[in-house]
Amino acid sequence: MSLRLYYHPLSSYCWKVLIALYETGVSFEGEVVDLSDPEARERFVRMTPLAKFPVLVDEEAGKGFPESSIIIEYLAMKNPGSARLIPTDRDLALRVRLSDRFYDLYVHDKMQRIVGDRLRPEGAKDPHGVEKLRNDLEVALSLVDRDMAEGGWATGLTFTMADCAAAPALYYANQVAPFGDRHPGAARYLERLMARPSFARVLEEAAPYFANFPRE
Ligand SMILES: N[C@@H](CCC(=O)N[C@@H](CS)C(=O)NCC(=O)O)C(=O)O
Repeated sequence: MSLRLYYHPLSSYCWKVLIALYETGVSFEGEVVDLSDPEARERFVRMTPLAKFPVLVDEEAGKGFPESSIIIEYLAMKNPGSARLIPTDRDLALRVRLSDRFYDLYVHDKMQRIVGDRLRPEGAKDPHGVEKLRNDLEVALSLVDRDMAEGGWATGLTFTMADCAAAPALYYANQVAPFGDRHPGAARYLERLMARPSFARVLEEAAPYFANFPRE
């Protein structure tokens, strides 16, 4: 399988897929897309009109996919023998997909929109919207705290797609508003994620770009 991943090392949804790729050990070629470069953006838009990364292209199969969860589903489908990011048991798989949706929609998305507001020019910011996002994020983090208090991974003892989703969402949420004092169980889960070799590698590769993250 010849896989090419279009990504950016600072992009949180790309992290989710990179973690999955490092977990499965599947070899792939990474192609960094710099959306601030007009030519690179135009090339990317031609390939994927919504211009969102990650995008995974399986050149041998002549197939390409956007959407981090779909990419991970594809990796799991093509490599059933490697890390079981989607369990074969259908009930367990449903729990993993539910948890993946929770982290994307209620943690990742809120965090991403708070960061997005920081990039808006003065006069175009939305303090009221950001306050609502921060409150929603707090509720989601209290659920993570409750569910992760006993340790383990997002849906039990096995590292799955849900943990791939949780890692970037919680990492950046903690950058936006450190939550260790309010949600210690969630913070300990984030520590476990950061110690996982796949995510540690992603963080190491992103480190040279961290100065570009909007801090406020
Ligand atoms: N639902 C998508 C979200 C992808 C997404 O929001 N990607 C961001 C980077 S983390 C992006 O491409 N941003 C560039 C832009 O919106 O211009 C997924 O799961 O892959």
